[in-house]
Amino acid sequence: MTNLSDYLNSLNTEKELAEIIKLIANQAEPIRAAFIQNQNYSDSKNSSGEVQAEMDTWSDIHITDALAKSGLVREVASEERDEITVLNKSAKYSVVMDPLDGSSLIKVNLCVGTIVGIYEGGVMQAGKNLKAAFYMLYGPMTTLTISLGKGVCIFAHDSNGVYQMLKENVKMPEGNLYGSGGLKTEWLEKHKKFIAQIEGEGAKNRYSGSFVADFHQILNYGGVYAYPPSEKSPKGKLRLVFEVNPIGFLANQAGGAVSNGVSNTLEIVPEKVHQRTVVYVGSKGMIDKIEKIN
Ligand code: AHM
Ligand code: MG
Repeated sequence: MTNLSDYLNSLNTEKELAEIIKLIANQAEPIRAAFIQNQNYSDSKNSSGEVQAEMDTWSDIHITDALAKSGLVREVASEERDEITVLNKSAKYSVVMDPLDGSSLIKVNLCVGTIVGIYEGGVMQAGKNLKAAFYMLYGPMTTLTISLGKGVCIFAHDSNGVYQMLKENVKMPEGNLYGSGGLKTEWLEKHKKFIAQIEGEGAKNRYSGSFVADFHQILNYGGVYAYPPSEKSPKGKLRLVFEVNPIGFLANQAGGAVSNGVSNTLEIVPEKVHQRTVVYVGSKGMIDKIEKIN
């Protein structure tokens, strides 16, 4: 069986990059363990008498502390922090992350995950420059879906907490699932036309409210995840740097595509770290369809 270390070695991954990937991947266990300690019970303290934190803040602090201690990371940009955090100015790689995506689902025990991207240099770069992108999913299994620009692989934690390869060279099929965020009553004409078109062609709605989990389903079965614009939020809801770029990179590496409805979001150089973007990510055919609608 190939484990994550074997895989990184087989790609001749640079030592620092491999170390950062493994360091973050190994935080899945403490994060999973912390869910129960950080639920909002009526007394608002956990079983050890500690004040509870929201899990997204907890995960952010936990991962950032581990990266700071390692000395391997130049900058961290996290969905949970207003500013970019500089850790070690002379380090080669920087990390972008959504430490706990889908956080509204934590209280109802649905699938959530951690999204990560790694750049050489600073974090304010186009997604196409990512050296690695991956996410951990805290579902019935803990899985890690990763790309270092040479295809996509999925690993799962075994009973010893080692990531063993589940699937290699993952290819996103031309499937028929879709999930769309936003209020239907606020969808703009272009998005309405797209959804009507794909539903007319047999697309089936499946949406959980966790981008990372909804994307994982699309990666495996094919289709499209969308978070469209509205009059109130012309750029939708999701963040380019922490969410859309790492997931878009993985989609692209699996033969799918990512777009803001007009062009490839992996080409956009971010101007602000928390910049939002409309997103359509999924099977190539689906992305071609939305880009063709005026
Ligand atoms: P989060 O990073 O705070 O969890 O917010 C992003 C989440 C995505 O995971 C998900 O797809 C989307 O927000 C759901 O939004 P909505 O409830 O508007 O459908
Ligand atoms: Mg998120």
